[in-house]
Amino acid sequence: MLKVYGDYRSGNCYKVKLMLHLLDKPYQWGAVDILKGETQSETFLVKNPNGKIPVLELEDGTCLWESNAILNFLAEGSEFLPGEPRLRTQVLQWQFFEQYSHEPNVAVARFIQLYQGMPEERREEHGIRLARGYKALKVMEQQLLRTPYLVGEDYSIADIALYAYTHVAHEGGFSLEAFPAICSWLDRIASHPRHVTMLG
Ligand SMILES: N[C@@H](CCC(=O)N[C@@H](CS)C(=O)NCC(=O)O)C(=O)O
Repeated sequence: MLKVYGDYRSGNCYKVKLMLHLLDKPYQWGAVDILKGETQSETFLVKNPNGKIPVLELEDGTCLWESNAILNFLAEGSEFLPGEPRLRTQVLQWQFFEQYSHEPNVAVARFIQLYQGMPEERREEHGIRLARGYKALKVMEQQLLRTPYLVGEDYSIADIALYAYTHVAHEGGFSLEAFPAICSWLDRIASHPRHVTMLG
């Protein structure tokens, strides 16, 4: 059986969990506590030399890491990954955007506020992450005013990648009030019959 090493509160790990539920694939969950430094242990570094979760361990022992790479692996051949090259590239486009422009701001602002309780020495950085995060949210809003999902008409792994931290952006100090198209999209994603919540 597939095994996911992760932390339920991590958006990057939630991407993998949500994908597995949408595909109705059974899996085991191996809890890893990042605050206790468990990603840096010798045994964990064998699974991911970069010392980060999520990791997906396959039946033959192969370990895959990087959340969006794992999404691409799991979604292969399913309705969540288009085969047509232009659409497939647009999926990748949103996933690279997520890793470079969205996650480092929206997720890190959440880490500073929720996990670290906003320490004084990170307040200024938090403000910068908020400003950059709002810029990324505006990019998403523009697309979602035009199409129901990030890549056109269909729910894809581009949506899973960006849903993970957007739906908990308030935990990082963001308000989504000025983003009606994002709010409708969040509801659309959550209404899928096989949707699972982050802590559910
Ligand atoms: N780009 C990676 C980021 C993974 C990542 O930052 N994971 C965090 C948890 S959300 C982690 O493992 N942090 C522990 C550490 O860096 O030691 C991905 O998308 O999988």
